[in-house]
Amino acid sequence: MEMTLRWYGKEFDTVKLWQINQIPGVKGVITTLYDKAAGDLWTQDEIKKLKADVAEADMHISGIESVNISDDIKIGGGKRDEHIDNYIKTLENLGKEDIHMVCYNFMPVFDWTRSELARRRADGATVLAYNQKAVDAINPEDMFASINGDMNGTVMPGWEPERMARVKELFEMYKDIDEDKLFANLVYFLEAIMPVCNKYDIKMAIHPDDPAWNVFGLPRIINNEKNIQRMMKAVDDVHNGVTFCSGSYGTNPENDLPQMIRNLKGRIHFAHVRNLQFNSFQHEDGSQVTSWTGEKIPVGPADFEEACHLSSDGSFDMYEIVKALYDIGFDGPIRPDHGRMIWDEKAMPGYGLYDRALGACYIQGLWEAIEKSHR
Ligand code: CS2
Ligand code: MN
Repeated sequence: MEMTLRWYGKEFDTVKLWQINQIPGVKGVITTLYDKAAGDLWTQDEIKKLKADVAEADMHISGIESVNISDDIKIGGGKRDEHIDNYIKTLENLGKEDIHMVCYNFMPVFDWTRSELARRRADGATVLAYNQKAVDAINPEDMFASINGDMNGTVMPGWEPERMARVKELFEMYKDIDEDKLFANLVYFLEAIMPVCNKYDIKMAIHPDDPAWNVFGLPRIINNEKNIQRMMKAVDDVHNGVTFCSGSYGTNPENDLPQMIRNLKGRIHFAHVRNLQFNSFQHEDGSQVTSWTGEKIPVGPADFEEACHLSSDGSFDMYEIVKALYDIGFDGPIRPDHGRMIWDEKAMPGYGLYDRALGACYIQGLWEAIEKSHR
């Protein structure tokens, strides 16, 4: 594996490359062209410039997160083929610039859903959090205004004010799109891009839906092992793979994370590793569930908050997750995912420097211990 950190670019990120460069073991960044809209073409010159910005700090680009998919591609709208054509040319330009991993998602309307951007924990740290009751009380058209907490002067991807202003229109666009239609549109897209991915060896890594169940009645198709296997079989090519995001799949305690990793051997091209603290979980039928770590999760409205990466701080066994990645021979980029806001940092919620740096070191520590125990 290669430890990396997500970086939102010179203009947008409060975290600077020189700071990332000081995190032990981190020389690669995961980034994107943040001013591009989904469906736009990325020119080779623009990619060259981004690479040069990163190289200036003595680092390199380990992959792109994300080249976003337009709504027309997701719903099969009028501009679908034009946008796919732009996507293919973008992949070609990335390939020519020696970039070989692209993360994307296929979630309708919202990239991810939380009810709080800054829930305060006992130690004063703040974290992103999700409470099903709170989400149920939100009118999705006011999601942007209803989410509790501010973005510290940043703009979170997927939550661009221009996009949020169009939420009503977006819901309208998706009204006839159910799981099957969304899936068929994903397959159409993947089939179209596989030739260029093969030519330039670009590994596509779909990010799971977060949380891993339908929210606001919108369909979700990348949320459990059965659905990922279905996607991989439909377009059976090693370049059609996944981002294994523990914090997203892990929202549903029925997803056995280490087992999923083992079953996805060879098709995980990127890993997001983070921990969640479940406060309660309930099935729609009200039954109680047991998490894959064996604990009984109390019945109640689904509620989770993003913990620090350490196993003891949350509900996941991070050792088992990292060990499964080690055991399948995972050799792609990995990154700590959302971190807590600590030490008075003001940054994009989830994307401050400090807690992600702690996460990067912790994950590398687990990896080193696992590796040495195999000698
Ligand atoms: C990310 C996602 O911050 C996050 O939750 O993991 O936004 C992810 O970048 C996208 O879904 C990938 O397209
Ligand atoms: Mn993720």
